Amino acid sequence: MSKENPGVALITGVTGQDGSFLAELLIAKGYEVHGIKRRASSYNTGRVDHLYDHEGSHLNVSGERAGGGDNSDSQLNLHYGDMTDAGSLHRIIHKIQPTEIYHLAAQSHVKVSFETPEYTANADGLGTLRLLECIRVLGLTEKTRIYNASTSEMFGLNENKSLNESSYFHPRSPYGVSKLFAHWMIVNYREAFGMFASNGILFNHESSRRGETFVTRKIVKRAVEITLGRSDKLFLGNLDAVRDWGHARDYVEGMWKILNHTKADDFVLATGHAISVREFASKVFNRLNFPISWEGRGLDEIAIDEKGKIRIVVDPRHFRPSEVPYLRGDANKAKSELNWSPRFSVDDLISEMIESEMKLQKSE
Ligand code: NAP
Ligand code: G4F
Repeated sequence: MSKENPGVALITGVTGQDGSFLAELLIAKGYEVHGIKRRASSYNTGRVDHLYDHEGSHLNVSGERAGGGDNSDSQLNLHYGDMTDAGSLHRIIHKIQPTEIYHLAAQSHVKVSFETPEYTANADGLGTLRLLECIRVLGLTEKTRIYNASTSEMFGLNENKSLNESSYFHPRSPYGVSKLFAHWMIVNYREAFGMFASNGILFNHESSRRGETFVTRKIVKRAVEITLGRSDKLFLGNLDAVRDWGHARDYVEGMWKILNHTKADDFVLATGHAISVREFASKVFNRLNFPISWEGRGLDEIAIDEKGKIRIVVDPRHFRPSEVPYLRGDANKAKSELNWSPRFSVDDLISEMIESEMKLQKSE
């Protein structure tokens, strides 16, 4: 494919945090970009609304208006589909004949996976297998490359302090187990059928588009509300959990590099720096010029502001039945083979998230 016409890309999970950044990146690179969105009773395209032309939307494969497409100014073509529905995936892939598939769709919340383990396994584990089978059965093995959104959650309980592609896996949630199944299916189809199938083992990455129930966005949102006098306190679960937090923009660049590498392979993407949930919260409040200090231990631990008012408390409802205590990645392979390095530090990330949240809340 030439630079002017790099190919046809299909993004599953395009309405999610990463899907929206990746769609922007691929459009800027000149790809014809398609995305799968699932039917929902409420609006779920907020993160990509700026990328498609609602008025000029075309009739999609299922005969409903889905957004974007031929004869419109849209940069993004949306198709209804679901990872639990093989027929929908088959029809979309058959119709658009993608050269690159970025498989990002998933029930991505670890805690929720304990409440919906069977659905999570179906969407995240079997869903990935359904995609691989579509490529194989449609005879696209030579033509279509696939990137799979693997995760550092697969490492789970791991004593290795800096995790790379050779570290062992010990997932600690139905989500982690389902993703591990998907990960090995990608490896298996690569080995068995010679597919260009690659895994990106990504450590936590965030942004102002992060879902509000993930801890970074939850902290930023509530901290901004507290400083604006609109909220009283923040309820958190395990404050000791340590994560390697980067910015989603850096990580979608890495996804593209992984799929455009000379050979299919698996890569860790991470910053190499990790801090606890407690430290992340302190940084956010400090950045807002609203310092907090910590007192007590365990379930009684609290954070108070300069006037002695309680601003953070521990709520055991946010604990997980089995936790992943520590995740820090070693992305040296991606650095040397893909020339990938993250540009955002955790402080840059926090500044951007706060700025965006402040704007949002002041406009409300
Ligand atoms: P996200 O914001 O939760 O987005 C998930 C996307 O998947 C959404 O578009 C969602 O649709 C879609 N989806 C969920 N279930 C589906 C189904 N059954 N059929 C079709 N689409 C479905 O997640 P993200 O943070 O962008 O992460 C992208 C991928 O990377 C996920 O696979 C995640 O597990 C993985 N990952 C993320 C991180 C991270 O730190 N962000 C790290 C490692 C791996 P709706 O918009 O309708 O909900
Ligand atoms: O923000 P989290 O919910 O992200 P988690 O569980 O690390 O999963 C995210 O990153 C994975 C990559 O490692 C992705 F695969 C996955 O899809 C998702 O994007 O929680 C981070 C940590 C956990 O240890 C959790 O127990 O924060 C701890 N935590 C403490 N209080 C909390 C809370 N998490 C949430 N969501 N809410 C809390 O109140």
